[in-house]
Amino acid sequence: MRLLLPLAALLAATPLAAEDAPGSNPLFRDRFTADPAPLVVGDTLWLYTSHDEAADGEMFNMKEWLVWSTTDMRNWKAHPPVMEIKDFAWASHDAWAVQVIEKHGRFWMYAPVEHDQTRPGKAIGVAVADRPEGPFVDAKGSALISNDMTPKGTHSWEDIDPTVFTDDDGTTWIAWGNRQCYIARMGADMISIDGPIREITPPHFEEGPWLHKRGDLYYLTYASLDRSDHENERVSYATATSLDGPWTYRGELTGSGEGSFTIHPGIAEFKGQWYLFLHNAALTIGDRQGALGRRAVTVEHLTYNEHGLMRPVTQTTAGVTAPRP
Ligand code: FUB
Repeated sequence: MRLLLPLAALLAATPLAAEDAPGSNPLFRDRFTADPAPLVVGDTLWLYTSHDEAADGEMFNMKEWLVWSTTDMRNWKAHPPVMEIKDFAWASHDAWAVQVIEKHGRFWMYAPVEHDQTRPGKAIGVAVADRPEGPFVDAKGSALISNDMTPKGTHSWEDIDPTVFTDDDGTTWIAWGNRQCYIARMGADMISIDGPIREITPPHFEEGPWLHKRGDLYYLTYASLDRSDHENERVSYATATSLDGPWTYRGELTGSGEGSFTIHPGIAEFKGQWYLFLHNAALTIGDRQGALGRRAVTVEHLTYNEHGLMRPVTQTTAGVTAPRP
């Protein structure tokens, strides 16, 4: 006997392929996204990303920053772009990898951009909003960090990829860099540097530092590249018992993102579980295939061993829809 079911019932009975399950990788499939930066506010995880719009043969074309939110790590809501490059009047292009933190009841976004010709090279701006979804406005009217502030650097794009972290004593720190990694204490106003800029470059550091703390241990996680061994960035990390160092290199956390030269870690604890956000270049939208400037954000479970070291992470399609290892 042939059973005739209404279409809705049939669809409900059809199990989703792993790659289509809500929360599987890549997280967002209608746009190319990169450089994930999570921020937990109450029961919501906000994820700030870059927006890749590169044409064929173009390296990067990034004009704005996006934000997404979730309360369950499965279903994500898209929000309007939080800010555009033109909102920093002194910047010319390259809306690269941001991080947002909450302090004094406001939300502070640290953003790498290309400075205009008055201070050539990459620079880091700071914007502020009253809500995590923005809109963000330039909080300083000039760069917080510019290329002339790091004169020992080897190239003009070293001042990128800020990571901001508030320690238990309330002091906020900013680290950033490309090939050189720097750290400095933030002023209480969140729009100034208060103290010396120190170089803390760990082994094979390329870019994308991310600072976090768990228990008494500080973690500096970053995109690494050992040019004598591989061609695409991986993720490595170091730990310290003080932000003054010394930092102990702990090796690779994960390999390269599929099809991608770059990779970029973002780490958060949310509802008692830890997550590692990354990007790869495995997404295709229409006739646009993943590429250096067309990436896609992903997320994986993150776990620690009994010594507080992060266990190696395998990048998967199922992502956090798979059981926690
Ligand atoms: O997305 C532009 C740049 O590529 C970022 O600033 C780096 O971290 C790398 O992902």
